[in-house]
Order: sequence, then C-alpha cells, then structure tokens
Amino acid sequence: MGFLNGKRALIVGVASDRSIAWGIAKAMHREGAEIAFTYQTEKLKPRVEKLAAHADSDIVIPCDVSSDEEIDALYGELDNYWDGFDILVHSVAFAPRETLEGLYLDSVSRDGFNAAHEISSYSFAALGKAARPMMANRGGGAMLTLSYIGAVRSMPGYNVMGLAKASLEANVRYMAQSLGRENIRVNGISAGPIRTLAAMGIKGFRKMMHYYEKAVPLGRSVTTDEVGNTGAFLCSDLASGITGEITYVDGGFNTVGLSEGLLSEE
Ligand code: NAD
Ligand code: 0WE
Repeated sequence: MGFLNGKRALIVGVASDRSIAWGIAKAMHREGAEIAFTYQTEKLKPRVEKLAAHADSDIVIPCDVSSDEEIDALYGELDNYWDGFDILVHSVAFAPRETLEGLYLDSVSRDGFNAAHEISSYSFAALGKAARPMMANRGGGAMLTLSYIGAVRSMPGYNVMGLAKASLEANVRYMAQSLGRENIRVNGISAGPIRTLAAMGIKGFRKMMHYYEKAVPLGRSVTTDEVGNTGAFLCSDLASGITGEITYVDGGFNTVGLSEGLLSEE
C-alpha cells in the first residue's frame, strides 16, 4: 500500500530518464498512483512511451505548452481515459539559449523575456485552469511545479529565467488562493542543480555544479529521486495542510551564508 494509492497524476515535462519529471513519476508510481504523460515534440514521443511503459502507463499525449490548442487537445484526449484526476505536475522551462549566458542586461530582449515567461510561468496557470474541472470531479487535488533559487537570488547566467521563476513562484501563491476552497492545493519545489538535458544545454553548468557541491551543507548535489520523493509527498494527502508553498530540495544550499566547505579549501 502506497501513500498515493488510487490517485491519478498527469505529468508534463518528461524528456529523458534524467528529467526531474521522471524522478517524480517513479516516486508517484511506486506509491501507487496511475500516471499519464505528455511529450513536447514528436522526436520525444518514442522515448516518453518507453518510460511510460516502465511506469505501467500507456497514456502518452502530445502537448507543446506554448499552444492553447494543444493544451485543449491534451485535456480532450485525457478525457478518453479518465473522468477526472488528482495530481498535475508541471516540470517545464524554456528561455532562448542566448539569454542564458553573460550578464542579464546584455542578453535580455523583449522576445526572450516574453518566451521565458510564457513557457516557464504562464503555462502552469494555463494547465492548472484547464485541470480544474477534472479535479473538481474527484473532490480536490494537488498541483506541483519546479523552481530554482535564481527566482529569489541573482545567479550568474540564469538571467531572464530568474524573472520567469519569480513569476512562477508568485503563480503558485495566486493559484493556491484561487483553488483552495475547491480543495486543490498548489505547491512548488525549488531544486538544486541537477545534470538533466535542460541543464546540460547551459554554458558553465559544470563549473557552477563544482562550486555548489563545495558550498552546500550536504556536500553533494541532490538527485531526481530525492526531488521525486518530496514531490510525491507534497501531492499526497500526507501534505493536506500545505499549499502556496515553495519547498527547497537543494541539500541546504539556500540556508547558507558563508560556506564551511569553501573556507576549508584554503
Ligand atoms: P528536462 O530537459 O529533462 O525537462 C524540461 C522539460 O521541459 C522537457 O521535457 C521539455 O520537453 C519541456 N519543455 C520545454 N519547452 C516546452 C514546451 N514549449 N512545451 C512543452 N514542454 C516543454 O530538464 P529538467 O531539469 O528536468 O527541468 C524540469 C524543470 O525543473 C524545469 O522547470 C527546470 O527549470 C526545473 N529545475 C531544474 C533544475 C536543474 O538543475 N536541472 C534545478 C531546479 C529546477
Ligand atoms: O531552469 C533551469 C534551466 C532551464 C532551461 C534550460 C535551457 C537549455 C536550452 C531553460 N531554457 C533553456 N533553453 C535552451 O535553449 N535550470 C534550473 C538549470 C540551470 O540553468 C542555468 C543554471 C541552472 C542551474 C543557467 C545558468 C546558470 C545556472
């Protein structure tokens, strides 16, 4: 018996077995949930189908979150399998590559700003809005998104993604207020850096990871399984009193002023 027995979860954002969304899917499946997956592009379809099979799922639906039509079509298709569901996981982010290096003001543009905010923040509200009636059918539910400390502190190179994550974290609070009386909870996890496809596309990620591993209290990076376990908990009835919250799963990085690990380097 798992703590998500009988729950149904829609997971948006699996691209590979290194995806944070896959860590969450594995934890939720282990705890007894049924899972449906989406994929962004046709290229990713076979990979996501293979992973879905590992989670005993054959519900694999396309959805590029930058399109209202694709979001509508996703819920239309999901309706063929489920009359309602309990959990929505949003694990999606994008900013144009050229905005993710150098100084913020050197790289920011109107188009880059808009794309980052639309795909990385608005899409959570759009998916949440459309999920609402299907969660109401089940008497409530839980929504979860993924953030990064760059939302609340400036981080080299994170640039316009930091602004988009700040917007996403505000989205968590406003969505929680909008949906609380319907027994739908909305939370975020702020994860430490993890080598995923999204992270490997970043110039200087290795160097940053090296610094982080020295500075962080646990002395190591976190895993997608650790993020997954926290995500499964936050979306379960065990967390029934938690909403509008951002939970850090970062080995304690955000709690440190000056790190012991960097001092003892000298
Ligand atoms: P990932 O590359 O595995 O996942 C990113 C996902 O976003 C992919 O599945 C991709 O298909 C999807 N995506 C991008 N644009 C999309 C669009 N227009 N429509 C639909 N899907 C789209 O990388 P990840 O690291 O697992 O990222 C997942 C989330 O975790 C992101 O929100 C990211 O900001 C966040 N996060 C990552 C880290 C890290 O260091 N890896 C740390 C903290 C937070
Ligand atoms: O949120 C992220 C990265 C999300 C992301 C990744 C890419 C790569 C490919 C968004 N857009 C794109 N666009 C692309 O073209 N992370 C938390 C990982 C990350 O990204 C950084 C980091 C960390 C950590 C960028 C700079 C500095 C640190």
